[in-house]
Amino acid sequence: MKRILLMVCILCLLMLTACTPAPAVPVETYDDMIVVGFSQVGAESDWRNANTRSMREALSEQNGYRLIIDDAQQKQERQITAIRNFIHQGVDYIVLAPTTETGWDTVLAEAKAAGVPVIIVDRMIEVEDDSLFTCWIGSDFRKEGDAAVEWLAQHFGDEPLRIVHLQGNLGSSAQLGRTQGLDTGLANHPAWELVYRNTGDFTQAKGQELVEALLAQGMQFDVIYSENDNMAYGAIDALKNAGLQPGKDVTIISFDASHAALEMVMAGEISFDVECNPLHGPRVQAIIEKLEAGSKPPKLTYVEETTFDAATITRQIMDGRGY
Ligand code: GZL
Repeated sequence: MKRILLMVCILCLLMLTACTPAPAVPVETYDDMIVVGFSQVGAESDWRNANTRSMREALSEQNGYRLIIDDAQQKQERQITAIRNFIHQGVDYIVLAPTTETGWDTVLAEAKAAGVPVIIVDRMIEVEDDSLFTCWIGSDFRKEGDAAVEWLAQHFGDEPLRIVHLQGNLGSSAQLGRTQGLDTGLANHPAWELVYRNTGDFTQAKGQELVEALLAQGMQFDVIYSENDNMAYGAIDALKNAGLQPGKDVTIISFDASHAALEMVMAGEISFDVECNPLHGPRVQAIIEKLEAGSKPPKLTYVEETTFDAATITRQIMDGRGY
């Protein structure tokens, strides 16, 4: 009996030490490395996951970085808390991929007061005083929207079009710019009709849910303008489940040009996909190296992006893109 008791005690001790979290290593023990606190939007899409991978690969320990990533699960309040934690931990740089454009002035003023440079990636922020961030690198979302509308105009001219619009996170630059592009297209093409608009939060599940509901109520439409690939994947599943052929019965416009989406472009299911390049890791690394060397990076840097449809996509292009 005693032996069993002893065994149980040893087992409990082993389990206790196994699940006791390793003591948090204070940042100062990484003093020979550049410590970066990265507040990431979430993991809502292929684009977002490719963006996180790119940051991890560039800001790696072998490259001299200690990267701390916080996943905000698409909530701004979690990003604000993460930024305060980074300041408290004494990081060297903060990188922010902002959920929305507004609401950053107070917490970025705290980072500035603490002397921590803030680099904004991907979506833009709107602040009273632009000295609250060091620089921004990302996409021209309005230009992306205009490219999609241009393709629709080239392929349909002024044919009547009933358009379903799946928006991304409301208030994010990606949603604002891509929506502005479509709104301008609607204004310039009176035969185009917006029959439905709602946010799918850039997720596949919500994209499918919205389109399933439209099909269930018998709505007729010719185009789905989806503000990212993952919502397009969900819309395509809904169309297929209803016996409709995406790319044929309904034209699908999408954004991001993730690998899986380009497979669908090649298969004729996605009609047109506007690239939104997520590979910001090396770009942020180059910015930090500039700052470390005492030079000033440009305040705003727009990344070059392209577009894809069945006429332009090739296996070689797809396999060489990195996401
Ligand atoms: C765009 C980025 C968007 C992508 C979505 O730069 O912010 O967020 O288009 C992602 O896939 O969720």
